[in-house]
Amino acid sequence: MALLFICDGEDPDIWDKALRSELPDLDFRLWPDQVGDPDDIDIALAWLPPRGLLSQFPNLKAILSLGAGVEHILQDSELPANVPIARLIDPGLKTGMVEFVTLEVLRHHRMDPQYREQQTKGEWQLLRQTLSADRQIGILGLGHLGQACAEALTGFGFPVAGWARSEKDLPGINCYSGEEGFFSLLEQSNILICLLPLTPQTEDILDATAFGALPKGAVVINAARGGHIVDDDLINALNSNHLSAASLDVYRQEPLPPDHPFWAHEKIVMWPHAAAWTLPESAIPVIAENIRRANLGETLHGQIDRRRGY
Ligand code: NDP
Ligand code: OXD
Repeated sequence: MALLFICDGEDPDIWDKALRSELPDLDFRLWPDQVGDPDDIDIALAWLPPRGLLSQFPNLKAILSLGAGVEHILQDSELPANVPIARLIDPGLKTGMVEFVTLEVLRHHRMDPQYREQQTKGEWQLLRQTLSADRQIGILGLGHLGQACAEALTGFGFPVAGWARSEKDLPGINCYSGEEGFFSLLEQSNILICLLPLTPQTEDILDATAFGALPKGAVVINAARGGHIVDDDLINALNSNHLSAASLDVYRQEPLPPDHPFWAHEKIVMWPHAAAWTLPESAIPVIAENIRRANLGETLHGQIDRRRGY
């Protein structure tokens, strides 16, 4: 079995060693230097593969995303038609995302930005605290990560509602679906968290209309993809004081260009796409299992539906 590792910015030796500890016979090849004969490649393990690359391997059995998102693969118009694609469902990613979302929710719930500003001015002033029971959280996307975050936040006493494509019945979570459900969720969300996949249906979903539907003073946390947010609409909603703050981990262009207005905006907390990292120690067992499944022609763990886009 030959696996082509396509990822800038990760140390390939760590992945090679970790994968071979699970699959000793694996032929690990690094793109672009060690591709060898394209006919040999069985598996592509990829993050942001260049367009057109994956169509060059006629015997490909599976395309495995190195992350939870797959839009970076599906955006390739030359993608080979019948090769199964899997997103990464990894316990480490889940823990990372729950930590990130909890951190940002508590930051805004406990008015950390306001207290930090006071600190810079040497001001000592108590701000009235709101009970978690009085702070409604809305989560767009109730998948692997959205559900885990919803559960964690209910543990702090926040009322949590969520929105998904399909109808759901989850204990302790108010579940919505459909366009009407989208606006019902927005209208009640003091803190809105986006954990949707980026698809043609969800691109630009957080626009002026969506921000306008949120209660005045709401906070937006985007840990999904930059393409979910219409940047100018977010800035306008913050500048008009309709929204009080935003925490952003993801952007339309990454790294975000230095002249982008988000950088200097006093109401935006920025992260460099760091909410949840794919760490080999937790991801390798899942990836190794998918390599075994691909070899046997079995359905992959986290196999996506190309028509749905996730
Ligand atoms: P899942 O596929 O498990 O869940 C996606 C959820 O979104 C599902 O509940 C799905 O509904 C819902 N959804 C999809 N399309 C629509 C739609 N058109 N309308 C309403 N709901 C919709 O994904 P994960 O939870 O694993 O990951 C979510 C995203 O988080 C990833 O795609 C990625 O972009 C992002 N991410 C970001 C990271 C970071 O570091 N910033 C790290 C990891 C992930 P249904 O349940 O009905 O199918
Ligand atoms: C992912 C990500 O999709 O890191 O896993 O954004």
